[in-house]
Amino acid sequence: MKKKALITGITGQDGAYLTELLLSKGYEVHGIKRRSSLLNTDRIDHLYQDPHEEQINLILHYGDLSDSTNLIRIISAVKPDEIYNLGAMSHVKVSFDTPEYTANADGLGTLRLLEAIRILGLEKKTKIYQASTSELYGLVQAVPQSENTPFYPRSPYAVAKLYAYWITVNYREAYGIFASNGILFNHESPLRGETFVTRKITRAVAKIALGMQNKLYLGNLDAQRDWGHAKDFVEAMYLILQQDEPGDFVIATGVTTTVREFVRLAFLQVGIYLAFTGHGADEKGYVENCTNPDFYLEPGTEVVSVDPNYYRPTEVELLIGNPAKAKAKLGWEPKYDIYSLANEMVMADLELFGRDKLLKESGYVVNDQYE
Ligand code: NDP
Ligand code: GDR
Repeated sequence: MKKKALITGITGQDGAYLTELLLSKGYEVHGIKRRSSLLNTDRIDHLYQDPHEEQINLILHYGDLSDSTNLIRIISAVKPDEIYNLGAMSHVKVSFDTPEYTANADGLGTLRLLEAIRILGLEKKTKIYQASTSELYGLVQAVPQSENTPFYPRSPYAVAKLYAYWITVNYREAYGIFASNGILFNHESPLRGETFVTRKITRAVAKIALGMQNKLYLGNLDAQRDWGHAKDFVEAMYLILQQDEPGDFVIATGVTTTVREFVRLAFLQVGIYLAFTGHGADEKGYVENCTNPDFYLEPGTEVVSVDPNYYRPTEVELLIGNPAKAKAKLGWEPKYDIYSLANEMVMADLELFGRDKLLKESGYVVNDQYE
């Protein structure tokens, strides 16, 4: 019998990589997607199978984490061996604008899944993975952050995820459900949403190199993040649910980098050397040297500015994780480092916008505007 997994958030970055991983391991994968006015399955379209085929391993269900009846119905029909709860309003800055919705989807959504397991009597059958986050650590209490570091959330997103973390622990202790938290530090990829900082940077590097954009506007350049690759991190999710006992695990690379340094690294991938001057909102990044004739920019050209609109009301300044428990118990270690991650992301965006540029130059209209 094939193992069955149910993934909430299957259309997101991690959902796509996890689906690929589980299909490669022979799972029957069920995913919950939201109805949207335009198709939102771009990231998993390559895995889609015609429902008329005989052997279907990927099945999508319409649903939403804010709708208990829908979750109960899907879980009752699928009876999954494993649930991966990846669905969430996952943008920290946007959570300040939509705090109530974020609490509903990210906090209560987790409760709804746990209750569904209980109501359906699946406590001994269904294991559940909760997508917890390094944002729980928030205001720095100690570094590197481990499973024992106190939490101090700094956004409506993180506060909602704090509830989800503890309700997962509580249902494990109260009802014996195999419910585990992966406390994942930032992880990125060419599939990363366009408004998260790494992807915003790699897209801008590609467009600036191709002459399609002049400048990149960013917020806090001093923030430090422990960035890994989503492909590595979904393996940890899988391993967490293959353990004999449930538990909570920090998943991180153990290396931290400032936003400014990631910008510098991303521009380096196209042979553009940046230098920065000024402080705070007056800081600028300009071309110091350019060694690539294909993407030539005059030294002195200003390509990065700070726009305080991107600052957050309360910021998380420093994240650096200690993945020792994951290494010891799961045997997990990341394969990517910050250099291979930045390179893969910039190269993917160069290809993407290279195509757009070619189309544009051949007289076709493309969505992304020249700036
Ligand atoms: P994405 O933003 O790329 O994907 C989020 C997914 O959740 C999308 O499929 C989205 O659907 C879906 N979703 C949003 N709201 C709802 C809802 N109300 N009901 C059902 N589904 C919903 O996030 P990531 O893939 O990067 O992250 C996956 C999970 O891991 C999230 O919970 C995130 O908070 C958490 N996390 C992420 C980290 C990271 O660095 N990437 C680090 C730590 C935790 P749609 O496509 O329709 O928008
Ligand atoms: P984060 O990721 O908030 O850590 O949450 P994001 O990439 O949005 O920000 C990282 C840091 O960069 C600073 N920053 C900017 N951020 C954005 N988005 N846009 C900018 O222009 C910009 N300029 C500077 C931010 O202030 C911040 O310090 C991500 C999400 O995936 C969460 O769902 C997940 O839980 C955490 O990672 C771990």
